Amino acid sequence: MPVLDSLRLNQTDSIVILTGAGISQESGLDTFRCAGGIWSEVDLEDVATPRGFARNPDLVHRFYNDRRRGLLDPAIQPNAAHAALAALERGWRGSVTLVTQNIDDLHERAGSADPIHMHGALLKAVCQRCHAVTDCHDDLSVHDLCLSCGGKGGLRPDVVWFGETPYHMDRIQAALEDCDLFLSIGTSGHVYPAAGFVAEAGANGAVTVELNLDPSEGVSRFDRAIQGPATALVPALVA
Ligand code: BJW
Repeated sequence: MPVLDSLRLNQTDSIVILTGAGISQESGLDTFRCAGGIWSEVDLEDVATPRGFARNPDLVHRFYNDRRRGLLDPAIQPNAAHAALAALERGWRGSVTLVTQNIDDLHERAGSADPIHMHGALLKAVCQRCHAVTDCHDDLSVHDLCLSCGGKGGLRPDVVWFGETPYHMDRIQAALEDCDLFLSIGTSGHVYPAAGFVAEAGANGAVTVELNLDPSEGVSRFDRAIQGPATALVPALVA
């Protein structure tokens, strides 16, 4: 692994990888903040906040139903960057913790064993009353009720909206504390707490590297930053 070797890591070092929408862009999924991205089409206040869902659940269901159908389109497949991270995970002797902000399942489909979905998963629904989580490959509506609590609670997409607590934060914090290399791929660095991970990893002594099409909001916090498309940069990094 030549580029990784140039970072003077040991094969037993711990790696934390954070991915964002940019890693799935070349698979055909839209990013949020690039030109023509999702937030240029819809107001995030309407579709990605609990307030928006309370105001107009039909609109929010339509937004996620469209994205779920898009993700399940056979044309949408993991790309070389997802595959390279899965290969890294298989070949590295130390621990590799993959944290993704993405709600797609492309890391799993590429072979990553246990990606941590800090912002949830598009192919899952959660009951608003009993919080039971179920697989969800079909459209959701306000009429869908949770079977686990006898139809008393309504279902919503199992995703983390602004103002909600991201998932698995204890596990992520523990990995950041024990991290020798922090790698950030395809994320704009606009959204916290993910945007703060680089500072935490750096403060704990990790080497920090950003791979992104453009320099992110927080690029100055990284030791190294390389610009380009993920399908070129990530395979080259771990080859
Ligand atoms: C390529 C490429 C290619 C393109 N190759 N690269 C003031 C200060 C600090 C914080 C706050 C604040 N006010 C409010 C907050 C908190 C708030 C927040 O961060 N707000 C900011 C906007 C200021 N955060 C929250 O509310 C979070 N919760 C929270 O903080 O709880 C408190 C808490 C913290 C810690 C412990 C306990 C409690 C929740 C955030 C939820 C975000 N949800 C969304 C929607 C999820 C569901 C869905 O997908 O619909 O998550 S918003 C959206 O943004 C989505 C993404 O995961 C997230 C990040 O986006 P990402 O992945 O970075 O995408 P883009 O589009 O922004 O960037 C893509 C990048 O890729 C670009 O840079 C391109 O250049 C690059 N790229 N093509 C390589 N081919």
